[in-house]
Amino acid sequence: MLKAGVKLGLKVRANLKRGTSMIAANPLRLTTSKYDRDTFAQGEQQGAALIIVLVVTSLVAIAAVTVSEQTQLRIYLTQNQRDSLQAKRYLQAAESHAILLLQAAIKEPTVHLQQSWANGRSDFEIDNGQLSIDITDQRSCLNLNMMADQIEQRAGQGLLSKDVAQLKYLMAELNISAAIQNLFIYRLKDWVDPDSERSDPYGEEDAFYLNAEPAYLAADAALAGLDELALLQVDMKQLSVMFPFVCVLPVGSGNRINLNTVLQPELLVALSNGLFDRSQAQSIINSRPEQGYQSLAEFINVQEESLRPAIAAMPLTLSSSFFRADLKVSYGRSLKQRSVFIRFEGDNAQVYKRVNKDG
Ligand SMILES: [Ca+2]
Repeated sequence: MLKAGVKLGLKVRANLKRGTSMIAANPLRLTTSKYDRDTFAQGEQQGAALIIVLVVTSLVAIAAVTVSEQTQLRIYLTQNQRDSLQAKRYLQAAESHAILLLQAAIKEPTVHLQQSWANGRSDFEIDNGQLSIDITDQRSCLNLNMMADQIEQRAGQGLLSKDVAQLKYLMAELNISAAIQNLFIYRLKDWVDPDSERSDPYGEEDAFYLNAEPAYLAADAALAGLDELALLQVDMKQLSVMFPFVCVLPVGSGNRINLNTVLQPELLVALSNGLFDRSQAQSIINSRPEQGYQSLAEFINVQEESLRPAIAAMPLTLSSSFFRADLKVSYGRSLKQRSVFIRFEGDNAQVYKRVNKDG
């Protein structure tokens, strides 16, 4: 019995020892399972940390790019403002230069195309850009505000004057149809006259313009500029042919044309009420003395004797007190264009209108 018990005890011990030995013989299995769990947990933590780091890095990168873009935008804005301001200063300088050129010219007895203002477009190199000045005599075009002048002088007599007949001649010379001629002349008359009564079936007043979208009223005052003509609702395609030949001068400026600066024969045809045809008018311009005529008598005396009275009646002049300077400045990224309208009273220059073309 004792022997059996000892034997059993030995067997249990042996089994225990074998179990221990098995565990001892395969320690890796136990160790590997624990390592896996630890590694997995550790890996999870490291992955989460990596994602957080990536997210934070991305956010910082986005923030940095945004700040950089805003900074760059501010730099561009500042540079644009600086360029714009500098271009404006150059425009002012160009205006002063134009006035100086003109002041020198009007001290002479006549205004002609050999004077320094009349060199056509003058370009000047400036730091970081370019400046150009182009001056024209506003007495070398037909003044459309003569309509307002005539209405004032004729105090509503209603008849179209000789000057308006010259406007008709000009339009006919430019192949503008008779219907458009009448439409334009009478609508212009009603546009600038002070009353609200249609002066002719071709004319229109407030009642017509109130039907427009948006509605507006007739100005009942002299024109402020050629752009205003679009409001008359006359075929602008046909009218625009006339634009290089006409201008808008302040009220009371009359309708004389400077024989020494006029370049378009059509204007001389119109001014002569058809006395000259276009080739004769061109011949007059071509045969002009280099520094222009010094007196109108000098011009009239070289014409056919029979024509002299009619030529003497033409509204011609050899001087001018109205000029237009077209200025253009490019500086850095800024481009500015301005038309400056200058009037002289004696030697005193007065800018009576500035029109910016860059908004
Ligand atoms: Ca009116």
